[in-house]
Amino acid sequence: MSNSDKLIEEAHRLLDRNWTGSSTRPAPRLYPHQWSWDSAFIGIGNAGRSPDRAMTELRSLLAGQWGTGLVPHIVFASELDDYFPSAPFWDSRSCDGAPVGSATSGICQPPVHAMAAGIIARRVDDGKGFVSSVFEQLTAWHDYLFSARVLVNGLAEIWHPWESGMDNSPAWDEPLAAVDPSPHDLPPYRRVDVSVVAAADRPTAWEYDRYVYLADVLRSRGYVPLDPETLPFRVHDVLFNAVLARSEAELVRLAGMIGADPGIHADRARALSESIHAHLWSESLGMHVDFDVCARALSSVPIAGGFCALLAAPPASVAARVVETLRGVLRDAGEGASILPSLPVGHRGFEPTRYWRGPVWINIMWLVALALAETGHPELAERLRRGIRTLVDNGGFFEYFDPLTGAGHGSDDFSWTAALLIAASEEASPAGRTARTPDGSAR
Ligand code: 9WN
Repeated sequence: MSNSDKLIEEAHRLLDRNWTGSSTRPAPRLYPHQWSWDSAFIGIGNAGRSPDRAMTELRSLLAGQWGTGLVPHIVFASELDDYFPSAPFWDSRSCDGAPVGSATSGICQPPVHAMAAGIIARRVDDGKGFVSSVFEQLTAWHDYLFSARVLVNGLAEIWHPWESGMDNSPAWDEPLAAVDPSPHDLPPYRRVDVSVVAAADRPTAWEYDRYVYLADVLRSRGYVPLDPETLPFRVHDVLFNAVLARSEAELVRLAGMIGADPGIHADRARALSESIHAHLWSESLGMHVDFDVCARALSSVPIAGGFCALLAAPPASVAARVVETLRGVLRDAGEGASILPSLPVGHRGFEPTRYWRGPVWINIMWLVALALAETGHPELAERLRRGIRTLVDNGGFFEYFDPLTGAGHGSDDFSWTAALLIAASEEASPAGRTARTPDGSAR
């Protein structure tokens, strides 16, 4: 068995260990519940070898969907445990529209689910049956985002840094500096994360105070604010919107599989993509950046998530410029492999091991590789996929990696690292995949 085959076997064993019977824990000690975008990535990794599990993973997440259409960022496996913020903190059960069967958070994460559903549907035996079982819920999820979150410039807003999935990204420093969690407004809390992994690798106390305060503001309004214009944190994030545009394009394909009307999805994908390129482009940085809706200011921080704009049907000239900028921040990892730090090495805010402020994250590399493959840059996509394999091979199945040394940081046994290692390996060798017809049936 080759080294690469051994690594893939190890990745499958890790996913087996983290499987609960209906979903996969992102990491057994640090994240013991079900997280939204983690489940989508894990489903993608399981699609080939464990298709039933991949389908169950998405369906169990969607079982936590709210009546509003919101897919919550956490579906709790148990209501009382050591995780913070726990189910009682979010208190979903006291909110209108919350699911009856499960306790959840009241905020969301990037909508990668339709993309995952497409990948899974093209690999399972009854792709059509699977799509029929989730299409309505995926549509309701996007309906929620377009109706509740698209308020300005045709772009969806996030109302909490956790909604970006990139919690302490330096892109939030300025928007968060304007948030004032007065001590008397802050509910008392005790962090658990810093007793599980190194505090130096995690967000600071200053950031956590603001996370807790913002979650509390949203909770006090039942997570359905009637006056969202008054919220203290409102951001147009590139990754969030680009993934939504790409997911809408996926719903067009999925609608075709089951004979549903693709019209609205095609319209939304087109309009959202145009808004991303019109409003989030930074000419000086040569890439897309986030927009602080409260301050009406375009960010000056070139975070790696910005490269995901390539997922949103970029005009050719924009794509060419983005790829040029991307080449400038990729780090050579030897043997035809490159890695993408979450913030460019050498940027004044760069911290090699602190969470989303410099370390390499496998899900961002995988999304950017996908975007490169879809915009006509297969060699560069393959460099990134090799980068994923090199990082995991040398550093282990960690949550994130120091781009200077390759060392793994954060939690070990991290599920999406394993899942996307599998996906990246399969994408690199299409011969190993079962061929499928466009409607999802086996050839
Ligand atoms: C808060 C589970 C999640 C990921 C996020 C990552 C981290 C949680 C935390 O872990 O966030 O949701 O406690 O820091 O930033 O992307 O989904 O893996």
